[in-house]
Parts: sequence; structure tokens; C-alpha cells
Amino acid sequence: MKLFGHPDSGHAFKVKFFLQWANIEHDYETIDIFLPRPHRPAEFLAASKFCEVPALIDGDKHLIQSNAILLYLAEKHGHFDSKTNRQKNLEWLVWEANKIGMCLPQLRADKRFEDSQLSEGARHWLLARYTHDSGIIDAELSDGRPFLLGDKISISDFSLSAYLMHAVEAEVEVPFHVGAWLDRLRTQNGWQHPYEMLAG
Ligand SMILES: N[C@@H](CCC(=O)N[C@@H](CS)C(=O)NCC(=O)O)C(=O)O
Repeated sequence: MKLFGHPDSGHAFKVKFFLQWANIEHDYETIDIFLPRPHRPAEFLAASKFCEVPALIDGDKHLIQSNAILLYLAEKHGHFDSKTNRQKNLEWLVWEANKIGMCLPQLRADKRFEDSQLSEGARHWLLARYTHDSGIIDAELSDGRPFLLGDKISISDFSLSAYLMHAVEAEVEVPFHVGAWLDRLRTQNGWQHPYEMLAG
């Protein structure tokens, strides 16, 4: 297996963290996502339909979209113990792509990259969405369960936490139970700070 990523990509981080946590052997290459798309390596361009990271090569398969890759890896490596468990994970993954995985990367990019600055109205809207979305995760974890689906860590945890690991850079508040959950994830096998993990 070979993963393509970039240190600034929370989308790549969730996949790399899962691979390291699950001890799945893989090669890794950093792609300069600030280069014009046609200038990126040919192997990456062939693997990544939309020229985005993450992209994963597994034998003759080319896999893209971080949550779809997580689902593929969890299925392949036997991380679903039932159909219900798979369905519950799928629900959170779809939620992530549309909710916290949409607003938080934009809020962070606004603070981190000069050419990604938001208009006042857009920032206000995204911040309201972030407050709502982080509140949903907080409420979910408020009964004291260690992970989103209960006692066992799952791909939902890897997916939803990815950009929250950069919350300081986004200058957003992290609710109490979410903060405790992020700390718990930082104690997991394979954990490294995203910048270290994806440096290559
Ligand atoms: N929906 C995609 C998002 C991937 C994405 O936005 N990747 C960004 C980095 S976080 C990228 O490759 N940007 C460079 C480009 O689009 O040229 C996923 O979940 O994998």
C-alpha cells in the first residue's frame, strides 16, 4: 500500500493515523499540494482522480476520498464486528464530510494561508456551523463514553477528530467532552502530531 498526503491535510491525517494505529504496513509520500496540479508526480496523478490528497494505492486499486478510504481499510482489515456497526460508522462519516469536515478546514485555512482568507459574512457563517457541529459531538460524548460508538475506537473517531487536532490554529473553542476525547486519541497507538506524521 502507498499513501499520498501532505502535512497540512487533515483529510490525509485521518487515513495515516488509522494506518499507523492499526499497524497496517504502507509506504508514504508527501505531495506538494501548492504546486499546480499538472506538475505533481505522475504516479499520484494516476491514482488521484481529483488530484487531491489523500490517495491510496493498494495493489491495482486506486482509492480516494478520506472517508471512503477509511471505510475500505476498516472493511479489509476486519474492523466491523457487525452490519449495524458498519452502518453506524457510515452515518458518522457522511455527517463529517458535510459538517465538521466542511466548516473547520475553512476556518483554519482562513488563519493559516493568506490566499484562503474569508469574507466577514463567510467567517461568521462557518463559525456558527462549527459551534453547532462541535456541540453535536460534545453532546454525543457527554455520557462519559470514551469513543463515539462506545468503548471501542472506530473509524468515526479517526474521521471526526482529524481537523479538530488543528483547532488551536483555527482559533476556535473546543467543548469540554470533545477536548477530553481528543486527549484520549492522542494516547492511542501510532499517534504523532499531524505535522510530524505527514512530513514524510
Ligand atoms: N473530500 C476530500 C477532500 C480532499 C482535499 O480537499 N484535499 C486537499 C488537501 S486537504 C487537496 O488535496 N488540495 C489540493 C488540491 O485540491 O489541489 C477527502 O475527504 O479526501
